[in-house]
Amino acid sequence: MKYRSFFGLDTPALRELPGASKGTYVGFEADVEKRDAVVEAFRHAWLAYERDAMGDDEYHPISHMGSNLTAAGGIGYTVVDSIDTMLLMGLTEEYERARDWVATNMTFDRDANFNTFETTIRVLGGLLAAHHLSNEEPIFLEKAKELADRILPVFETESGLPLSMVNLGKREGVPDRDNNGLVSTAEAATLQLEFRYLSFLTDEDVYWKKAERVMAVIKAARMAPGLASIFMNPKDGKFVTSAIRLGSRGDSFYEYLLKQYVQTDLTEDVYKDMYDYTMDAIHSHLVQKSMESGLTYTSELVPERDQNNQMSWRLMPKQDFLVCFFGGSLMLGATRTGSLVHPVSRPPLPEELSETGQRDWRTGAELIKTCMATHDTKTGLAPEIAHFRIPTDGLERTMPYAPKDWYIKGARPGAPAPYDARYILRPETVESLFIAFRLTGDQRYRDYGWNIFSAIQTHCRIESGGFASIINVDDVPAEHEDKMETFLMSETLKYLFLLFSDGDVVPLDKYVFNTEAHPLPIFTPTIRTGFS
Ligand code: DMJ
Repeated sequence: MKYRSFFGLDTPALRELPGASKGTYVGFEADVEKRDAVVEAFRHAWLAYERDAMGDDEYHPISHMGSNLTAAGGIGYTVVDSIDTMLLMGLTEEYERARDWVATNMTFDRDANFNTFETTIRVLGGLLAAHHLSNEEPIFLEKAKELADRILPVFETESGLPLSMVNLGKREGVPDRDNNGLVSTAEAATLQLEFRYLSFLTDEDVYWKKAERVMAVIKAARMAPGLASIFMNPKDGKFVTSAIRLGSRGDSFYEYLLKQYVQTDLTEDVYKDMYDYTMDAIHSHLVQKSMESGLTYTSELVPERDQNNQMSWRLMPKQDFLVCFFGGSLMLGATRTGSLVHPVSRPPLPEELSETGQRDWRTGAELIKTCMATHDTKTGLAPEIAHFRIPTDGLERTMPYAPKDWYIKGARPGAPAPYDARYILRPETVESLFIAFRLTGDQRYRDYGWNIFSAIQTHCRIESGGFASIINVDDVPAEHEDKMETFLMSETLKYLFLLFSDGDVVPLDKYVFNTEAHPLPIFTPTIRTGFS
């Protein structure tokens, strides 16, 4: 295959990327050495968990302990989240032990409240991907169906929006009392890929209908001009005045708008329309440039009331690490909703993309550049939250040592690290690098991925086994927090593995990844789909 340079990769902003240059297209053959190093890291994580905490929901690699999400016992959170990565990596023995654990030990008969969204993306998504990648081992679909049936009551609300929590043992939806019974937009709108695929597999349309109804409610509630607040009310199905952002509680709503369109092979135009409308709004209201180097980032909009109770929206130049999924997502969207031909070239040619497709491609590539810039710390890892400088921030007086483009709020030399300074093994940057690489074949994305992987190995790896979060990305040697998030094995190491694998391993024209990186096949629906 011949690779061409493309305007999106040759913009001045992109040419400034460290290590990037024209003519770096390497194609899609595996980088075997690097791929195998990722497999070794996965085994280092899994074997420690298996040794110390097999079956427990979460793992604490420093104390060598496991723990469960509730006192009623575990639901296979870590095991199920990891299985499809083992299958992709060819770790047969590890896979067989995990599968046997699911078959003999896993139960959802737990009289306790679990988060609907987290349980769906990690456990239901994990079971569905394991079913597909294991050549349809029946146990995984059996368990997936049982779990989905236990979750279904969450949709029995006045509006059809789901409740945030579910008592799996009692099969009851439970309102989130910490947030006045509200559900976050990401929680409500990130169940669809899983429930729709389950419908496809079982031929039972109840799962599809419940998931689709949520999208219809969100569409009807749509806030002008296409933006979505982070909370909704399951009683009336309306948005509640709250922050608007691409980060926590908002993120995967945007991701699944695109992915629902992709999942059914670009057949449901309603999602393309919602996606296009929303991307326009994001470009008009949230996309910003940093002060010094013109880095592209997304701001938040925060509602405020003045003394006369008048409401206004304040632009807050804060970007969560979570937002780093959005670069790759925009580039993928440009080639799916913004393409004039199918399939587009790799990388796409300008004339193959619509004007908005070109815009989204460019913004996506620039956002990846920004996310890489936030890795410019002592550890080479990015913080949980980055703030961007704006002319009115007054930091030249209060924090004269603050860098000119972005900074970690509250970080002061000699002071304890603020919450924002942590790195908790999140995947979003490598997720975008994987997508960008698959869409372009540009070596630079592999180079960035390797830098991040090396930083994780250096600063997060625990010698006795496992990996841990670090509490300050700007502190070396790094101080660890005793927690290995499940998404290290389900997402971060999977995306890195795929980044260095052959391009035909989980190809993007045949699969859609759920938000926890569980690959689900793209399919043509057999039932009536879509709504207007
Ligand atoms: C994961 O559980 C999912 O990717 C989710 O959509 C967002 N947060 C974590 C990873 O950071």
